[in-house]
Amino acid sequence: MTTSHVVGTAGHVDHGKSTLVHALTGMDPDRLAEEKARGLTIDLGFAWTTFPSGRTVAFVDVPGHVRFLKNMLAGVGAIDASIFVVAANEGWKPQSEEHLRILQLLGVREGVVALTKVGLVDDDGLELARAALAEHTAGTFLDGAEVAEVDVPARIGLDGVSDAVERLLARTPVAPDRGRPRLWIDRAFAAAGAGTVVTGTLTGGHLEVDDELEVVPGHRRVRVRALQSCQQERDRVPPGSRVAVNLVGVHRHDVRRGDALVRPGQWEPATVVDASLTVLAALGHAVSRRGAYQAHIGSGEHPVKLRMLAAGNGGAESIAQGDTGYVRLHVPAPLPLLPGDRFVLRESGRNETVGGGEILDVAPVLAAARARPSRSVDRVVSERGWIDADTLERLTGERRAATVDGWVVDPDALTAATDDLRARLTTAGPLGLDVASLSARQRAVLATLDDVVVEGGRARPPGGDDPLAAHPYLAALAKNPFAPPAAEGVDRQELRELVRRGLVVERDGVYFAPEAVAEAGRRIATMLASHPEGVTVSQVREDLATSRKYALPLLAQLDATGVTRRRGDLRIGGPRLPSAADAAEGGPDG
Ligand SMILES: Nc1nc2c(ncn2[C@@H]2O[C@H](COP(=O)(O)OP(=O)(O)O)[C@@H](O)[C@H]2O)c(=O)[nH]1
Ligand SMILES: [Mg+2]
Repeated sequence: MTTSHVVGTAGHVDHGKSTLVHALTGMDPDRLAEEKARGLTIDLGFAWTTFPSGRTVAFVDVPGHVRFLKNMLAGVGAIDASIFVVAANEGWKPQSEEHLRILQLLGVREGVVALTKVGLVDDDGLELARAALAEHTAGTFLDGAEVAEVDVPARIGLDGVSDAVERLLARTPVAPDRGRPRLWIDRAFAAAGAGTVVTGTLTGGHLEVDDELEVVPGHRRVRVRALQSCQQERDRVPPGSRVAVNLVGVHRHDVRRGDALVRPGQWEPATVVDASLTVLAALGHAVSRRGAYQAHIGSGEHPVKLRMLAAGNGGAESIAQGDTGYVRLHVPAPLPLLPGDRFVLRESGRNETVGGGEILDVAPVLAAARARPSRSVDRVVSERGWIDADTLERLTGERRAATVDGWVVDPDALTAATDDLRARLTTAGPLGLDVASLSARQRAVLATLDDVVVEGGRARPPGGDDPLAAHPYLAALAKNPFAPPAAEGVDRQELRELVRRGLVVERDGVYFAPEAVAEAGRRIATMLASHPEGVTVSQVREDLATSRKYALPLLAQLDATGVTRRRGDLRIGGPRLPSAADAAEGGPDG
């Protein structure tokens, strides 16, 4: 299979981004009539090509004009790499700087620079442009990146820029498949005869025709009717692709740019997240909670409330320009987010990009004054003590083996729970602990204590013998197996527990030792060996040297357990009648 990548353009308006994409793919990314009329990219454009090596690349062509920066942000949230365009004749411009900062904040790691319009400058001009480029990209992901010098109308350097993009694809890792697809929607429209179509850059996993998915926010269930990638019908599309998804179950007006298409149940809907925030060094001021902030996450733009976290900010209520601190973001609608997701923060009052960062916790439990967000999965566990493995995976994207019975437990929390349970066992008294009265967590811990005996729904402390095994009533029953004493004077709860544990057998209000019932069965088996036609109640009563008062319930018990069976006035053998040999062996003389 060919590998596929999604590459975003970036750079100041009119520096030649769309022209370059056209030259590389043969497709005009400016698709709107207004864009064609004005020669200006307004919204995202898409174009693709397959190189002779078999590598497929889809370009997301972004507008460079500052007025359409929001559209730029919607396009670069999920790209694998960037082709960064600077015109040699104009040099570094405001949106060169802003786009570079945005890509840097979004964690883009791979890129090439296209130095365009080189036919419009002389050698000195070119030298100056190269030097300025090196200066402005220093310390960023484009520091030392390959620079392809090109002039499309003059047909200079076209092969060179194409080769540079191929080398970029060769070293850019393909988007990982984590079995957790997420498509941040950048366009939604109604296609004639097909219903709702959404497009986006797929990450995290495959999509397939007939997949049951949901649109978030809103958890609207949808089904994939058809898939296209680069205008090809597909049954299955891997991550790292541009994809158009024809959806059943949602009206075109109920899905919009910024929504996400995901599998149900895989994501914890996040409305409060803790994150790092790096404030741009070039910003003229510190960032505090005051301001009208917009967080650009995925393909969406969300008004957010900002709160400074004390940890890492030295307790300060602001983060100075050039610094990184921690913030808590309140998002108006739940989003499918994971630690590691990036965002860009803009302030709409001043219409400026203030910074951005990495989401570290999608469901913080600690108060802002105490939270110390990080990517650590152990932190998520220890802050909760107990968390079930499925929830932990939704919160962190990582699967951990359960410590006990589906729970991942912090070591300290497990020690505390174990100590508590042992203390309760020690003080539980002769009946032990009623397991049904324990919480699910306590039961899970109980199962890990291999020196604890659980019998009849009760747990006994380790070490000592079962105090009920030494119950005086058991001795009394054993002494007169076929004419057992009544249970008068025996504690009712203890008696119930003796029966539940099988230490005493109750039938029709008469209590027997289990050995007495077994012995009666063996004796009857022996009798039946010489009376195959069956035995009467009085024969049994005589053999056991007892009265009808005891013989009847004994036989009822043997009938109920399948040892004997009634046939008229006789008892014959049931399916569980001991064999004559067993009967002889287990008998009183055996
Ligand atoms: N001379 C010259 N003109 C170019 C070059 N690339 C683009 N242009 C022109 O510059 C203008 C803006 O190009 P466009 O691709 O729309 O820029 P974008 O805003 O970055 O997408 C158009 O008139 C192009 O024809 C180039 O390499 N050399
Ligand atoms: Mg353009």
